Amino acid sequence: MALQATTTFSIHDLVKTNASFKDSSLFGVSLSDHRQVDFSSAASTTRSKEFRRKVLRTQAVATPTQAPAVNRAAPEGKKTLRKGSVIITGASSGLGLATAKALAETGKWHVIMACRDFLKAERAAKSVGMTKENYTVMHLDLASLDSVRQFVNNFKQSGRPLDVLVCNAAVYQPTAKEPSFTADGIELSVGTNHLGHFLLSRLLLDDMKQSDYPSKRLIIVGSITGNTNTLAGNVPPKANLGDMRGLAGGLNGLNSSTMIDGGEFDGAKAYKDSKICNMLTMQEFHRRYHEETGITFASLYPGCIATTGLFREHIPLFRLLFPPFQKYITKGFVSEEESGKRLAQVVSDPSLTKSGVYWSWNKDSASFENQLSEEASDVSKARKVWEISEKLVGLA
Ligand code: NDP
Ligand code: PMR
Repeated sequence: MALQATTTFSIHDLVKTNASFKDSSLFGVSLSDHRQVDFSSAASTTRSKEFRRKVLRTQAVATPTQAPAVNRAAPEGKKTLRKGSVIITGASSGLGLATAKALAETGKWHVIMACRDFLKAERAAKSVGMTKENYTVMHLDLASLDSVRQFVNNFKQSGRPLDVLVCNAAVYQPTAKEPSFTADGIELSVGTNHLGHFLLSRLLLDDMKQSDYPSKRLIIVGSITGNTNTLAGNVPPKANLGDMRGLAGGLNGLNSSTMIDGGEFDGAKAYKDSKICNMLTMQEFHRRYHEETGITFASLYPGCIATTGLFREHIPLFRLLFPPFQKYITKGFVSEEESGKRLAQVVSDPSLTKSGVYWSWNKDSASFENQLSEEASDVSKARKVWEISEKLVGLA
């Protein structure tokens, strides 16, 4: 019944409603431990070490769970009994929250929910039944490079190990007529989704290197819409980094364009471009650091989670029709719960340790290594994104 009811609207109907915002037609085709760690005094290295020892000892006793399978990164015979420690950015809703829940309820993970709205994150964790020994909320605003640095300092002072980092948070501004900017004056979508995460991962890489966990992973959430080798990736505006003159100019809208390719601002394109940067960054990390560190670098397309807050700035009609469109027409829809299980697999499944992979799932929800588009797998573009980004975030 539901299927019949929802399939009665046509693509034409979906697109007709398009007039009310920008060129973007409705569906884009131009049819025309919950405990707060005490950071009040500068924690000395000795204190951190002590804290770490205590935590590890307590957790090893409290959770005599089986350690995940040992992969090539772990010296033979070395198994840890402690919980894994995973940071998830943007864990206050959608995919991030569902992943946090899926990992927390195994009892094998402590989730650090790195969120810009502390209270929202706390409420979200409670609303999905996460118990306080399985998570900690820490403040992180990816739209501020200072906040990223502060978060990293706070995390380091907490003395927790870092086994897995999930770069998940994102903003999407499909209806914006004008660009908005991060605290550092960088166009918001690329600034948050790519540059904030780029700095975060670079600053936390050493912590991951030091982890003794059997499988260490850095995961950056990508998307089908940044991949022009798919139907979804061909819905205009298409992702395209061009020669990156805008990125090189700092995306500030003053002496440079706010778009990576130097073009006119387009919020939907800026998001898709940021996703290409995410996928290129994962591969560049892999090339630069996998051999040396044994860390698994991965990206993924979790499926179309059409109900999340990502579409909060879209027009109401889009938000109403997008889920049934994805469910019954493209059949690309996945629930938040299912997407959370998928990302949780990339975090912890012993069979998903291959590095440099962009994971996707088929209709039976089985994972497979997917093919990235030409641009999203371009080695020289990846290097260029890396080098320009280093300058923009103050690492070079
Ligand atoms: P949501 O909007 O539900 O989640 C995004 C999260 O990012 C929120 O928790 C949000 O925080 C957080 N966030 C936004 N800006 C910042 C910031 N400046 N600092 C810290 N956190 C921030 O969307 P989804 O769950 O759908 O998106 C999660 C990921 O999945 C994104 O990377 C997206 O690109 C990707 N994705 C989503 C798809 C989908 O169909 N939904 C498909 C493919 C990929 P707050 O709660 O405070 O707003
Ligand atoms: Mg798309 C196979 C078909 C497919 C899939 C899997 C997606 C996923 N989309 C598909 C097809 C189409 N979409 C078609 C044919 C259209 C034109 C009618 C269409 C339109 C469309 C719009 C306007 N789709 C969208 C939008 C958005 O605003 C979403 C977006 O691009 O956000 C950046 C979106 C998405 N479609 C998807 C997925 C996963 C999205 C969400 C976003 C993301 O990449 O994070």
